[in-house]
Amino acid sequence: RFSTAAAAEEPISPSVQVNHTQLLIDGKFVESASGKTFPTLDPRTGDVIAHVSEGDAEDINRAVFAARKAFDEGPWPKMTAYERSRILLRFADLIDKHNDELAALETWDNGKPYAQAAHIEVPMVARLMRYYAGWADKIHGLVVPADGPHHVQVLHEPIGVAGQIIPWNFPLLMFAWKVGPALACGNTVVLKTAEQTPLSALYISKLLHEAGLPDGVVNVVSGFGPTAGAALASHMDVDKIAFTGSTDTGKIVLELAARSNLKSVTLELGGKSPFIIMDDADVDHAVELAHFALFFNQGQCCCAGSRTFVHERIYDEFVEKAKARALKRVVGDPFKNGVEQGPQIDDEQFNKILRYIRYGVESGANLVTGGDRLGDKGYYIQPTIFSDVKDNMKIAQEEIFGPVQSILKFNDLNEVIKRANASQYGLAAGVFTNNLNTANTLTRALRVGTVWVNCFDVFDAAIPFGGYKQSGIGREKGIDSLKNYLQIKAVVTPIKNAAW
Ligand code: TXE
Repeated sequence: RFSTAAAAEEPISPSVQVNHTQLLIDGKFVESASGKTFPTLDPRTGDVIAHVSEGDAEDINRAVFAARKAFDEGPWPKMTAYERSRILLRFADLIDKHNDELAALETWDNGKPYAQAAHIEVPMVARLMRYYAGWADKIHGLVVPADGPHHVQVLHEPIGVAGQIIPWNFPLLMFAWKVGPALACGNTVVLKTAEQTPLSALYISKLLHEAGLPDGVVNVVSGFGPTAGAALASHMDVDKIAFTGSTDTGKIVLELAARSNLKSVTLELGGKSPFIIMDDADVDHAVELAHFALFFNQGQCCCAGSRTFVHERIYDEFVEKAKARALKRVVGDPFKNGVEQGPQIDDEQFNKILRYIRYGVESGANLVTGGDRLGDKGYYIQPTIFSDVKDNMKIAQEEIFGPVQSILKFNDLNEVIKRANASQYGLAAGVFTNNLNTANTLTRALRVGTVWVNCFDVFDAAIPFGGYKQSGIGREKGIDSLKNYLQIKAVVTPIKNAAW
């Protein structure tokens, strides 16, 4: 039922070898202290790609020790900002040079279409590094005019050792969003990758060292959340923790940070983003954009447009056309040319999505297309659409994180604003209209961190990203991301013999 017409016959086999499976601590690849490993799987088949060293609390200790030393004694925060900037620029050039291997590793470990990794994500990682290289020597404090004869400086200093915990949906991009600003500001890092996708961060970190990064500045620990992740979040020698993942785990990380040393916390969590399509919209264009907003990256995006609100005057036409578009979606081996959708990340997510599809059917939503797995091997799911979805259904309230589009009907602007905002989340929203007043009203009324007007998923290094409500704390990318990695110090000096 699903088109594979555009796909080439033979999949391109991964054109990369797995060279790095150990932990990266103090500039060297090392075994975990326990000697344990865990398998990382190919989501196309469930087969083992490689066995990777499994870090736990002991390895986090070793990594934090190295990062602490590199911060307190090492060259990194004391280096000139210009030299730090040049290392990041050299790193970006190496990313370009190894673009295809990085993309192949990302697709192999994650299942995302190779073209997406090679032409969008890896180039974006290099772009982000150049953006942060540009900041490194432009971060500075202020001199403020305080009352009295005082000379007052406000210094912006690196915060120290940054702990970073990243998810599996965009392994390299999440690495870049976290490591880029931390390094630009002069911090050192211990990063824990997601257990589903440990490979690309190890590969890219090797390039970072080739670019001239001193030992101990970036340490990468593969491992699981409750062991390695929790040890990092609760470590007494870590000054800041940045986390991207589920809202439930984000709350645990915040609690661990509070119970240990009150390290500063930024969180980028889940979403249930509304995509609002007004009746003045070009329906074909709206269908395509709403399709992209939900199905991109197998639906595994925190900001996915997972509540498609469509005005009642165009609703029936929209649903018909959305169905036709979903049926045309090319699902298959992500290494094949022309494939738009690969497998989901693992069996846990795969089963979670199928469970939500069952909830949708049981709660009375209309299953328009899809609704089941695709094939009998790997974690492929049919592009699925529900219409007649009601606000109180689980599929309209909870994050499905898969290729399942829920289409809801509305007839009035104020009504849709209320319904769109009636969510525990507030990450992003899409608005589709030609009416400037409608767009202006919606962009101000929606309680979310990003509003895309007549577009969706536009990511640029300079655009801040993050959530309102339970979608998180703080912003990543852009100038705002630097604040996460800086301490502010006021220095007050009396001015003797002031002439005034
Ligand atoms: O997330 P977790 P999971 C959502 C999405 C998905 C659901 C579950 O809805 O279906 O979360 O996915 C680490 N202390 N998102 O289980 O648990 C873990 O090892 C410290 C949205 O993968 O949040 C991994 O590195 N760390 C999201 C990271 O947290 C812990 C992207 C994310 O895992 C930990 C991914 C603990 N106790 C999932 N437990 C987004 N915002 O983009 C786990 N981890």
